[in-house]
Amino acid sequence: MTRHVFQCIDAHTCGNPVRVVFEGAPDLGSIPMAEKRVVFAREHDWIRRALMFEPRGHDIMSGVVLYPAARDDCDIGFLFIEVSGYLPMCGHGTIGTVTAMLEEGLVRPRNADKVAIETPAGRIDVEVATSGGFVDRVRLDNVASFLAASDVVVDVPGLGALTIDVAYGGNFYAIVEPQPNWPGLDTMSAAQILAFSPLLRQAAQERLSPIHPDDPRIAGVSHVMWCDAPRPPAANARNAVFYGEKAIDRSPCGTGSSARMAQLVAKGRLAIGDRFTHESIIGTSFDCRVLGSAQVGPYVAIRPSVAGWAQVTGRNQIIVDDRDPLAHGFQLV
Ligand code: PYC
Repeated sequence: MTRHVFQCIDAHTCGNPVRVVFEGAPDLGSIPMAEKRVVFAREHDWIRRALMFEPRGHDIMSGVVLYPAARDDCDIGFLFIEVSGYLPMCGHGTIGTVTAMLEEGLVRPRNADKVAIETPAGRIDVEVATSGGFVDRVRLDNVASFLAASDVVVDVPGLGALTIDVAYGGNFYAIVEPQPNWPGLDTMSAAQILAFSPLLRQAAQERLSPIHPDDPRIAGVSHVMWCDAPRPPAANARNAVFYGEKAIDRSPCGTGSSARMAQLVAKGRLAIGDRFTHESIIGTSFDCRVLGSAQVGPYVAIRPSVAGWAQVTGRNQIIVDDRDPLAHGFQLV
């Protein structure tokens, strides 16, 4: 009989879950986080399934496995795991994990209010605002983000022809704005988002198959962002982001917000230095900024920054027992 025990902190970032795994994951040596992502997926995927899928997780579960950084200039390494696999980067996951690891004393960064994180997509610099031993807010400077394709027409069964853009913000997003065949978020239920998004994602992927110029391991349209005008006048935009098979981000989505800002800057609708308040499907918001410009291969890119809050919800000792017929989890798709 074998029992695997994982020590976790559970949290949520503006409504979206994050499970921080700080004990129990295999030692992967001192290879870079981008390589750990490949090795973990190849040799230890049962851990992701056990911790993310039912009965220990659910359809929108996501998490981070903490690893020592392989880079000298980083305090800690993050391996993003979720129902759909291994993201190169995750914004809500970063905000939740930084909050959990600082409040629970899991990591002591070199500078009290700054953390440098090695992620599979690159180095992420984080600044933290605290009060009374709690983290109030986390701001992350995300990876360079760019518009990869614009005004592409795809046919989505049930909706018809839709004009979309594809942008990178740590993951590749198909971005849809209101148009004749899709009047906007208020006309679509969550069930309809779950039904149409995989069809749109497949159509976008078949047409474009984007690949990151600096790392071919980062490839493919994985997320769909449905955009609309915000509800509160103080916000700039609203979104619903679909990922995995049945997940809609409850947070405004950090990599999605970065991709959206890259799209808007490339189209002349946002400028370097601008602020961008992004509202989620449940009304929570991220305070985003366009910090500067960058170049990624042939793409003119931006340096985005995203800030938000998270709340620790529990300390979770998770047991995966080999006698359990559902030890490695299951998903209803
Ligand atoms: O915040 O980057 C994000 C994210 C990706 C998927 C869900 N959330």
